[in-house]
Amino acid sequence: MSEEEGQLEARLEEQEEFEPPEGFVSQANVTDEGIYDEFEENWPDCWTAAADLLDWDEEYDQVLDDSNPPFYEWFTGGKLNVSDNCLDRHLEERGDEVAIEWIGEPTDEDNRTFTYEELHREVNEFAAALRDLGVEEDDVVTMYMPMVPELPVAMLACARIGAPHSVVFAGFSAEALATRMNSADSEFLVTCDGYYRRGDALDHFEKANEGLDGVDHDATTVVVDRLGDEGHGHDLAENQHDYAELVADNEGAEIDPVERDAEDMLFLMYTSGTTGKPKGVKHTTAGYLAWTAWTSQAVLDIKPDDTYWCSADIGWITGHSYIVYGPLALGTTSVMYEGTPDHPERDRLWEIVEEYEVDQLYTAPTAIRAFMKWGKQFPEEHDLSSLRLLGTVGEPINPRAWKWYYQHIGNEECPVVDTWWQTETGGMMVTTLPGVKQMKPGSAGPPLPGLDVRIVDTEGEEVEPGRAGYLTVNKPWPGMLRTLYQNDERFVEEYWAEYSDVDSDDPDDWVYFPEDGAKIDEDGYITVLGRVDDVLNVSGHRLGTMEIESAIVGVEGVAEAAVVGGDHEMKGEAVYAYVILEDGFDGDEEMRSRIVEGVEDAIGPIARPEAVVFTPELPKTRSGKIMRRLLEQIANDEELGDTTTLRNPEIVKDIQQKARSDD
Ligand code: 6R9
Repeated sequence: MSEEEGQLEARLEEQEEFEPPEGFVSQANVTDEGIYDEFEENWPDCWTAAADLLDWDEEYDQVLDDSNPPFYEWFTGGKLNVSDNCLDRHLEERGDEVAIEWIGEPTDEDNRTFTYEELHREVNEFAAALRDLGVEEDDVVTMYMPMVPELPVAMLACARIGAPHSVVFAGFSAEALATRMNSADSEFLVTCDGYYRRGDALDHFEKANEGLDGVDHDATTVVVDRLGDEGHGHDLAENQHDYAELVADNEGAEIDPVERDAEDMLFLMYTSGTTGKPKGVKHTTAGYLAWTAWTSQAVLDIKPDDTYWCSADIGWITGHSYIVYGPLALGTTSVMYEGTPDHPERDRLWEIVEEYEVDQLYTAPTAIRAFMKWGKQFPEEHDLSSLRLLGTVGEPINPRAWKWYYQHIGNEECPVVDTWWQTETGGMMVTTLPGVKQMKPGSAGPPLPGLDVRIVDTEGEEVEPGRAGYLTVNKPWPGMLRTLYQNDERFVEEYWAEYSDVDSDDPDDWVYFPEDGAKIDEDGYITVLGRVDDVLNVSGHRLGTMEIESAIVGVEGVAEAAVVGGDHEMKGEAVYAYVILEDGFDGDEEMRSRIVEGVEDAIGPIARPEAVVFTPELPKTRSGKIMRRLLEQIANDEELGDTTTLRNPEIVKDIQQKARSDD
């Protein structure tokens, strides 16, 4: 590191607040701070601002119907179609502009570009094919697909004919697919022969078929041929159809977009809760699309001429909201990449940013930590000057990773939006407006305008700034989930019962609880501490595992850390730290004491780790979240629960042995 670079690093390390970069502000979609007061004063009518981003077949009568909390309804009486809003209305002005830029994993394969015109055509043809197969309005169509362009085509085709979709992440097991299809009574499946992952042509269809064996009814299936000659040569059964043939049979078909009620279901998304059974989160047509479009414009600063890239998988809510619906509603170019960031080399993302001149990049802290571990030489090989804004989502980001992203990817010229939200919220909730607010690394920011987010104690009383509490949302918002599919009771129980007077008809008595811990500072900035079950209680003091992790990651040589609570006779719970080191550092006694010191310095002796276990990897779910439950079981030397949903199950035994030998 040169002296100059060293000074820069040292300065950034100290800096706690960052002003929005001037070059960004001068062109930002939202620059008036007055929006916060204005929305508060005009609530709920302020949300006409979001509804105005859409084309309506019939105007709505009422912005919010809150007569039956917590079953809120938005833009009632309005009629519209989501595929019309994401496609047809752009044709006249932007028909030749790129809607989806698809990039496969193999570098010698051509990318596939869909202009709005081309995407519109294929969506119409596939919508016609779905109708031929017997799909009717309100039938749930399941999609079990990797990152192929036919996935957004299928989603929009469903939206066109008013059939809700339920996308199941391709990395989930066959059993997970069957459970979700059965739970949604879904009789249609769109899937794929396979896809590339780090150079291997994976067989996906076999897994899909295995899943179908567990489905209660004989599901009509459509299969996309992704691998061509490298496919695994499966035959199609009688009720299984080749996607390309269906589309060819319907060449030139035009399907009128079905007029949907604002509150009609757009899709279901299954998400895991604390109990075993996944929850079918229901999102509706108008509120969801208005929310994703508005946040895409206000937070991601998307403009029609941008090339915007969210590197999530469409199998998760982030991909639904911010690869497909929000960006396409705004008529921009959305990049879709099939592979992983380290294939064929660790500079793949930067190569894509350079080649396609990407304007915004929206990714996850887990990826940023990997980039950091690999080193800045990979982004440095590429010209990233097209980037204007950076975003992160999915878990808390520690200040060190935030600053690395800001400096080495954004060249200190791009705002970083740390966006807190959930499958259930439909879109972003807590984050800075990048053209308006200062950024504080490690803190997501204030709630978006028009949202009433409070940090409370177990009694529901607001806590002092700086104290840990529970994040609650005290007013409804258009993008919110409407219920859990066919289970209103569990909906109330899971999200509302904790802080609401459930017998009341007064919306003021209803509070949404997302099950995250958080704290707020004097400026109203919210730092999300993680799921409530991740908050430790050490000697009666509440400690966010994230705060400790952040302290550990702040130690030189540490790439990533996970902290869980282990049972402790004296303290109730004790801190267990699992640590990944950067290449070139040793997990020796010296390192261990530096970590302990780092934690003591950052938080206090109370957070001192009981054990520090060095490991090459952490057990992660396929969506990249650390499986803390397993780490807790290891800390407590208990029987390990189910590890089959992990991305890297083999690592668990390894960590267990290390933990035992350290005792
Ligand atoms: C969009 C998404 C939701 C949970 C959420 C919280 C965590 C998401 C975060 C964040 C801190 C952020 N989370 N974004 N925590 N800072 N910026 O990830 O949805 O998969 O449903 O997960 O993720 O704990 O409750 P989902």
